[in-house]
Amino acid sequence: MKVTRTLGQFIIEKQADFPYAKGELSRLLRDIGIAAKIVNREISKAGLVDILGEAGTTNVQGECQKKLDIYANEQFISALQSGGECCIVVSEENDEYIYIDSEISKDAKYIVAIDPLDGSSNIDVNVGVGTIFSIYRRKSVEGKATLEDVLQRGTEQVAAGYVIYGSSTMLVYTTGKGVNGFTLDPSIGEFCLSHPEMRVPEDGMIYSINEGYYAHFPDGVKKYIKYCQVEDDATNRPYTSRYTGSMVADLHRNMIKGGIFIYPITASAPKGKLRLVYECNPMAYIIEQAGGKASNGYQRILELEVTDLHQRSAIFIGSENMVKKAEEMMTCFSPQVMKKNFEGVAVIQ
Ligand code: AHM
Ligand code: MG
Repeated sequence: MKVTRTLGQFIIEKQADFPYAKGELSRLLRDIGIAAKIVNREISKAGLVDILGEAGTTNVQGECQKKLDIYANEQFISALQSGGECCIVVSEENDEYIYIDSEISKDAKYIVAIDPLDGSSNIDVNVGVGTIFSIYRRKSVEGKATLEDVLQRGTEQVAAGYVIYGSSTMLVYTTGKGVNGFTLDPSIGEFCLSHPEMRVPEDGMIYSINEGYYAHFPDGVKKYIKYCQVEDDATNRPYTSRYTGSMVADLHRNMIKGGIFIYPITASAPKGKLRLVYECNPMAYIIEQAGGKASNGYQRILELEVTDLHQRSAIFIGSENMVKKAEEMMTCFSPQVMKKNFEGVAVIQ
């Protein structure tokens, strides 16, 4: 039988890559892995709500059922609180950041930004959902960590990852030395190394975008979609289109098969829909570490200035050559982004 390494073993092994590491980041990653397993257990029961009770009602055991996104948020925050390595959590579910004020966390150096359950509307229809996380080291050296510590550019991330709760559950993460993927083996309850040193193909043949909003896209995006649909033997076009409504699922597929995921600005979301701190930046870090590219159409995502916890951004992410092509279209056909189409909206930030 082939022997593989568990996530726990792998994290400890990799600590040697950072000679001065004291194991704090390793413990933080381990805590996130444990919370992911707990969340996975609940998600796998989601189809049983008719039997166990709807969210917000009391189930047959007399327990109150929670919406899964709230449940996931509580599990990750609680794991980070009890782990002692994290001083601030930023979550999609909380307007303000959460300062962890406890004895065991008094020397904690890390800040974690998290989208506990991305694509949660897909839960009702049994389509894959995900968790996205990003880890920063606090900048200040003493006293309470503050908002200044949180508002760091994506280039400052020390680790990032996602969990995909799909046909099998996987945890994929990077600490800046490549990307590795672990599949949960339910029989032993451990994430096992299944996708070592993941690389996103340089070219791809899949584009992922919500084409229902076509009329509201910038001209550059419209041109890129048309480019994907035109026949051309030399570049294997037309490409195929896949969009699940779960960014983690769409990006994970493109990561393995090659492709581009786009959520541009639209008329109703003039700054984009997805959040920079806990959706775009961690995914951009992972994709770049796997050899891909992530842009807002003009600029590298990881270099964007962060001014707000819940700031939004447009995103073009995936295979390097596909993202480059999309950027080219944006520069040619949406220079200074369609100020004429979306009056008064300053899009390049
Ligand atoms: P959420 O964080 O509220 O779940 O929203 C994020 C999700 C992404 O996973 C997905 O790609 C996108 O929203 C889908 O949005 P739309 O339905 O507008 O295409
Ligand atoms: Mg989300």
